[in-house]
Amino acid sequence: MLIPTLVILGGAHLAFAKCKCTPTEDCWPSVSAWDALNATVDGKLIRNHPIAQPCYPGAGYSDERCEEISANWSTNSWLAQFPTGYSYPTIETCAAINATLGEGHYPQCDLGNYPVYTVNATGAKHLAAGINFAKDHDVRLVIKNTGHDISQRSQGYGSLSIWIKSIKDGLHFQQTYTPSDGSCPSNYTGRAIKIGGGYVWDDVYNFAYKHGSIVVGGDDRTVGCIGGYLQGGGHGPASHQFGLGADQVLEYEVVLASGELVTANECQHQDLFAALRGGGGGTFGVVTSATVKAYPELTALGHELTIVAFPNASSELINATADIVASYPSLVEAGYSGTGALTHQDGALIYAHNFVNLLNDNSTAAINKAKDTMTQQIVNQWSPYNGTLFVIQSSFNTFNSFFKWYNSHPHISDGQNRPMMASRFFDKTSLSSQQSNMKNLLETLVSGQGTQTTTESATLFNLVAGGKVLDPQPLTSVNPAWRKTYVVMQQIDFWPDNAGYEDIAQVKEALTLKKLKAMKELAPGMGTYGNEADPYDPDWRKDWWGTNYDWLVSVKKKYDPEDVFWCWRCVGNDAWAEVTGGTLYGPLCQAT
Ligand SMILES: Cc1cc2nc3c(=O)[nH]c(=O)nc-3n(C[C@H](O)[C@H](O)[C@H](O)COP(=O)(O)OP(=O)(O)OC[C@H]3O[C@@H](n4cnc5c(N)ncnc54)[C@H](O)[C@@H]3O)c2cc1C
Ligand SMILES: *[C@@H]1O[C@H](CO)[C@@H](O)[C@H](O)[C@H]1NC(C)=O
Ligand SMILES: *[C@@H]1O[C@H](CO)[C@@H](O)[C@H](O)[C@H]1NC(C)=O
Ligand SMILES: *[C@@H]1O[C@H](CO)[C@@H](O)[C@H](O)[C@H]1NC(C)=O
Ligand SMILES: *[C@@H]1O[C@H](CO)[C@@H](O)[C@H](O)[C@H]1NC(C)=O
Ligand SMILES: *[C@@H]1O[C@H](CO)[C@@H](O)[C@H](O)[C@H]1NC(C)=O
Ligand SMILES: *[C@@H]1O[C@H](CO)[C@@H](O)[C@H](O)[C@H]1NC(C)=O
Ligand SMILES: *[C@@H]1O[C@H](CO)[C@@H](O)[C@H](O)[C@H]1NC(C)=O
Ligand SMILES: *[C@@H]1O[C@H](CO)[C@@H](O)[C@H](O)[C@H]1NC(C)=O
Ligand SMILES: CC(=O)N[C@H]1CO[C@H](CO)[C@@H](O)[C@@H]1O
Repeated sequence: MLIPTLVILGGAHLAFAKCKCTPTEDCWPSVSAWDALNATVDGKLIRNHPIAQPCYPGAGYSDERCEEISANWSTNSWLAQFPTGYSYPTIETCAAINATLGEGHYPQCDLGNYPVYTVNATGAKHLAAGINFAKDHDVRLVIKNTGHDISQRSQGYGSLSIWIKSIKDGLHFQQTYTPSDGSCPSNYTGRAIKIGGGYVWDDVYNFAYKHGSIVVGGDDRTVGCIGGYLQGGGHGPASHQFGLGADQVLEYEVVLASGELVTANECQHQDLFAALRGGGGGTFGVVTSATVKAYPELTALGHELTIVAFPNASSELINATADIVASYPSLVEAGYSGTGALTHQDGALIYAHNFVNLLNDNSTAAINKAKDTMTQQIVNQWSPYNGTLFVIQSSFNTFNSFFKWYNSHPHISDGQNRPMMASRFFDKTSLSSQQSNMKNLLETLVSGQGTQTTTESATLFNLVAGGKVLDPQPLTSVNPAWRKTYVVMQQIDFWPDNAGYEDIAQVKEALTLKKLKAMKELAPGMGTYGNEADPYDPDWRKDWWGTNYDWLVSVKKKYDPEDVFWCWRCVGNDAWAEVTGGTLYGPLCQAT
């Protein structure tokens, strides 16, 4: 079957010289070559299979296994334990559906663009062995941690994956940071935590709390720390207070394309250090540890608000949300952060937020002042309509730590895992002016939501910037537009489990051509966060890295001149392209 091409936007016409070897070709390494690699990596080489293979007729079919796989299919932490577990695949060639029902949508089950072999590394030595094997045998290489990436950057057709998840050299707390390399002076003398391998934020949040500390991590606890998150920017409910995830990194240990293990900090490989603080994962080297800043715990004032529209008052709620969005700059300046969302649930439109205000001053006066801002800016505006247009619930709660606030409510880790997203940075001006334009934008974003019962969508307002994020940090390479950002607006659209390729293409196209376009028009010249962005944005280089892009390419060329590391939508990937020939995936070939 020939599968129709998905959205093609601004696709350059390239000619190709040589390609990486694929499993169907003679140049693909022999079984004995793979065995030799396996011996070098202490038996940690895995030959991959699609996770949901038991759902499909043929060898390995098992009704019982299929049911278990389907039940766990949208649990990100469950997926992360598989070498081919990916949270948000852009292309799926073996979905956990009941294939015996034979709808014909997913006629085959194969690995698709997932790696063929995986080195389940437990140390830097295994990573170097994988890198050298890929170089020697002309096999495509990918780096994987949790597989949470939204732009398939930890995947690759016909690839060998080096998987860092099982590197577990421990978490180490320092009350006063001292650089690993004694000769490197540091301006920073606060607390630090060394994250020695493939840990997730849940591990580090718990560890930090045991030491009375806060770290900047994801809103989601299943995201990996040292991979795409820290290297690509990293935001969460504490970034407003302390800066972006990338801003927190004091040093990295990195395996280079040469296989050499180095330290990157202010003194050694300074350019690599800066590139790994914002330039993104998968392209500069393989990080095996990161040492990040930690801060003493603070009092946390939480505010939860839900506004449920009456069935005939959706349009009023969109109006109210536009008004609330206009108040975000005041809330951010008063110290609030967290995530707000406009969603459809069971036909009703709902605005909800769960914000936190981390208080250096925990006096009653300071707490009341923070409450007053929220009450006056938002709650009092809409209370008069409680019971006529909306049902409104508002509550404040004070916690004696960030950790207790964080654990007081659910986070987004699980749920539907076939989303597409588009996002945009909003500065103060684009939030507070032109309110009718904001209302139009919200109407565009929610359109198409809730039309199919299996499809849920969400418009998220991530108040993860402002505050300390506005201070440019030396030796970072995140999009400079972060330093003007107050809110990262994010539109998430899902496609139904049983969607065919045509249906999926439609959801993607509407997101890029209609919704993302509308966001860009309202926040011109801003850009967005590449880790939570629309991979089909034709302007991804400029939108995700702004003026830092060209410099990042120069660092890529210096540290990986042979393009050993390559990923789609990664810095410096122009010399190669995936040649799909009208299908969904294909070999990686050198552009001439
Ligand atoms: C459910 C969910 C919630 C999220 N919530 C947040 C959030 O709150 N805040 C936020 O900022 N982002 C969030 N994200 C986005 C997240 O930051 C990115 O998906 C990020 O790329 C994940 O990194 P990873 O290493 O866990 O994933 P992977 O998919 O394993 O890797 C991501 C990228 O990093 C590379 N990589 C991985 N490990 C290494 C390494 N050791 N060295 C070099 N390169 C490496 C990969 O090659 C790939 O390019 C969320 C994503 C999901 C799926
Ligand atoms: C690698 O070796 C281990 C231990 O001998 C074995 O269990 C595993 O199946 C091998 N992997 C491959 C891909 O052959
Ligand atoms: C798949 O559908 C068949 C036919 O209706 C049914 O017998 C089987 O139990 C289903 N399997 C799962 C995993 O739901
Ligand atoms: C990877 O290695 C770790 C550590 O040895 C082990 O616990 C885990 O089960 C392995 N994963 C797979 C999928 O083989
Ligand atoms: C450390 O301090 C020096 C002198 O104040 C400054 O020039 C440098 O940029 C600082 N480095 C970092 C990483 O903040
Ligand atoms: C919505 O319906 C309720 C009763 O069902 C009515 O009281 C209210 O006026 C209606 N509101 C609008 C805006 O039409
Ligand atoms: C929304 O607000 C605008 C002014 O801000 C007003 O003109 C319009 O009538 C409102 N719409 C609804 C449905 O309340
Ligand atoms: C809205 O009305 C409900 C029901 O009377 C009440 O429980 C709730 O506290 C009210 N919300 C606000 C913000 O006043
Ligand atoms: C307020 O801060 C002081 C000093 O940091 C601390 O001792 C006290 O426990 C805090 N109170 C609360 C309610 O958190
Ligand atoms: C980790 C996880 O979510 N496991 C679940 C997988 O599915 C089975 C069957 O529904 C559950 O019992 C597990 O808890």
